[in-house]
Amino acid sequence: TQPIFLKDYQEPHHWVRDVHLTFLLAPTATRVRSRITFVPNPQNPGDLELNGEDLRLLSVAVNGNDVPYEVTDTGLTIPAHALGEGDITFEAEVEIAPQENTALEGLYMSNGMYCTQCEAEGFRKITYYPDRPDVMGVFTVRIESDLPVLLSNGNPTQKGAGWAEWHDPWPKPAYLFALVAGDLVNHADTFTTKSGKAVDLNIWVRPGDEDKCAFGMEALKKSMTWDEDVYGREYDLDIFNIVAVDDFNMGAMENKGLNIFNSSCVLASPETSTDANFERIEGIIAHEYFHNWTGNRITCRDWFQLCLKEGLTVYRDQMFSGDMRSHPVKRIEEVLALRARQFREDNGPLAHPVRPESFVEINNFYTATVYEKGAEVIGMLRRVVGDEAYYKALDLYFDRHDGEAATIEDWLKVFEDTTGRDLAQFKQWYSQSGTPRLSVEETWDDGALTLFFSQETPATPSQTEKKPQVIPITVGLIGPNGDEVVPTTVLEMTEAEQSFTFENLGARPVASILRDFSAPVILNRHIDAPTRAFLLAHDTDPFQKWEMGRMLARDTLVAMIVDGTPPAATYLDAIRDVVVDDDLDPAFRALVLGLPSEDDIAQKLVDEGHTPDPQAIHDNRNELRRIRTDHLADILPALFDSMKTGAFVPDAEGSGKRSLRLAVLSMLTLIDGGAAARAAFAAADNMTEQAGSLRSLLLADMGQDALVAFEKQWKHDRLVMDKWFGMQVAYASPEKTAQIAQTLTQHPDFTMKNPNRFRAVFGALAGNHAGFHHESGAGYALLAKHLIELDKLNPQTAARMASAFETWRRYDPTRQDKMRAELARIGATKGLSRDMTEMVTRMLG
Ligand code: HT7
Ligand code: ZN
Repeated sequence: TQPIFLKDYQEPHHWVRDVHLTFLLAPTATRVRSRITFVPNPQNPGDLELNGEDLRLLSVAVNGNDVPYEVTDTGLTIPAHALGEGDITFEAEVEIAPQENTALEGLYMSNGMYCTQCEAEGFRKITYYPDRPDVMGVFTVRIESDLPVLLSNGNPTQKGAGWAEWHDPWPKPAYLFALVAGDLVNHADTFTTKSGKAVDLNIWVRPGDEDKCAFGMEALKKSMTWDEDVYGREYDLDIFNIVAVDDFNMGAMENKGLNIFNSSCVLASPETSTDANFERIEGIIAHEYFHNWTGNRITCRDWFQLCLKEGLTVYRDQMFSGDMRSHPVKRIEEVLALRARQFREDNGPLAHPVRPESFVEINNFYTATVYEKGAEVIGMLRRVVGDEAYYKALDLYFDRHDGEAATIEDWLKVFEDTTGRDLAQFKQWYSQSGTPRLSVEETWDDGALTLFFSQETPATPSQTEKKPQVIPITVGLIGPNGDEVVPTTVLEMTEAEQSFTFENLGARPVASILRDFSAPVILNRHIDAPTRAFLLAHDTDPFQKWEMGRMLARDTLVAMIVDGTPPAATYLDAIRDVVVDDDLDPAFRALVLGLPSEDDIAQKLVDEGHTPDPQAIHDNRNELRRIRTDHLADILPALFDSMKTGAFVPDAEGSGKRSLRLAVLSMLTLIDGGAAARAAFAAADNMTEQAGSLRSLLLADMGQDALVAFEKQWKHDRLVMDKWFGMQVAYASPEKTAQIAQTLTQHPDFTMKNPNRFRAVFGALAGNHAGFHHESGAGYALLAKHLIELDKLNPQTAARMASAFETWRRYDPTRQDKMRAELARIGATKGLSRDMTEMVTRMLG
């Protein structure tokens, strides 16, 4: 398996005009007949090259005739000389076995339902086709099956007993193809677009799940309205279908007119879903819907351009969620996720640019860097050009590239043409991996405050030389009395070292730097704890206000771990001031109460030249939780009661109150022997309170009875049971974590074939820092053993989860040896997938 390189891109020898597919569905012998019109590409003449994998070829014809062809494990080639002149009508019939498809790529079955997943390269497991995103065709699909609901892309055209036909008028790449057939029921609605076109909306689910669709439907309608209002983009078919499926490798998929969702990302009810679930569902529905323009109408020329659609669509869904909920709270959550996943990735052996330059298996590049850093890059671009130019450039992008397969060069060019700016240096954000370290020093001289910035990006795999990036740094100044004296200003840094001066200031202000987290960098700034506490109290920028609390907590923890320094009153009092401040949004107060994760602390210790000891991190973090609880003990019971909400409404206000209430509950549990948590668990009428109180009990190792009750109540509900499986591993004490995970694999409801269930147990194991890194090595061994097994069934999910090992170089030699040995054991497995081989090779490299 050789890597492929961005620099080697070539246009195909043939374009596609139209595609006619007929599916005769059967679990182990589905027939797929195709009739495809190919148009020779005069720019690059050659053989007709089609991808195809795991297909049983039954017949091939060109223009109605037999032709010579060559079939390999990966495709079918018809030599140029056998193609004749002009357009080509290619016909083939293949047989596939959806029932045996456990990889969940191509056409597969889930609970008796047929379903497809074609991104990135799944279509080649359905039939022979040029399975590359720059080849776009108009699809007509006929499905034959006794199942009652038969769906594909585009608009329905005709149907009869046992068959249905669909036609999608919009040319699309094969990765956006979809087919669903099953015994499904729909939650239906309609939407009228701003130009007055009526669109039928459906969410299709298994019978019994109908009552969990209303929230998703509202989210869809809000998304449609928002994209019209904010980006001027209207929906373009008569119908928009969403289908929920239980077995799915990721969250959801934006197939044209037929989005397919992991059921966990669309089904919701107050009794079974937490506030976090509701928020995620709203965001994912929006994300997939927004792809209709950013991804489908304008797609990617090749998979190296993945961030073109994913970074932009994440950026758009983040804007949407901020508008629907609270911008400050969403921004803090985004930064938490970025640091937890993307900074971690950028700091280790899997670091890669937002636009990678090579890959072996594209499935391994659906990463936090492509998605989340890709979105941050767009946010920076917008800050650099300004809001007005941003929307103008987007209009130009849609006008210029609608119906095309585009590149990052095309994307940046619309900004250059709109603004007249040269974005050559900015473009490095797409090619340079690693997280820049931005350092700042300041001087005060006769009414002038000068900020001296320097930037440096550490070397990353295969990129040792780094150049200075364009960094938009947002700064505001707060006067000594707490008033803002200079509002937010964007400083544009382009050099390795650069200074900026604010003049005519009365008294020396305190600078608030990197407001709203204006660039994905690590800011090194030495300010003392009282100054941080001052900003926590007075900064007008909610992100920086929160950030100061977080820095205080992080520094407190590092000092506790490194030299046993107890927490200072500055920190404890500052937190108390925020928690009791009823003028602040409860969601924000809950976020300020959150402590840095154990993984974050481990990375911070590494950055400061220490070797992290996971057990010590765990113990000190718990100790700080206890000390903070003592410091706040007198206010906790009343605060807990005051945050009680009435009837459950999954909006920002209700969810904010519940998050503060549950953060308080986990502290109360440390001092009341679990009484409040047990009572909350027993009284809970919504999953947020039920799961939140169970979490408090589990963290205090008092959750056994509640776990039994929870299982009894919910054993019929697969999505709730995923929580049950996950929570007991996620919140287990370090010495018990691996054992609990191991025991759960013996539970009758555990299955390796359902990615949600596998992730519930093993994602939780990898996410329990002290448990996974327990000195016994049991966590490493257990995960490796199950990844080897899963790789045989589902390489994509197995390879993604292998990134649990990406931080192995952080730890002491004993742990390093154990992790490296497990990686080597995985790597040495016979028949290992290309996905997993690439991941292991990169991690060990
Ligand atoms: N564009 C999709 C990415 C994707 C995917 C989704 C489901 C299963 C397998 C997949 N491979 C790639 C989802 C998105 O970003 O919207
Ligand atoms: Zn996406």
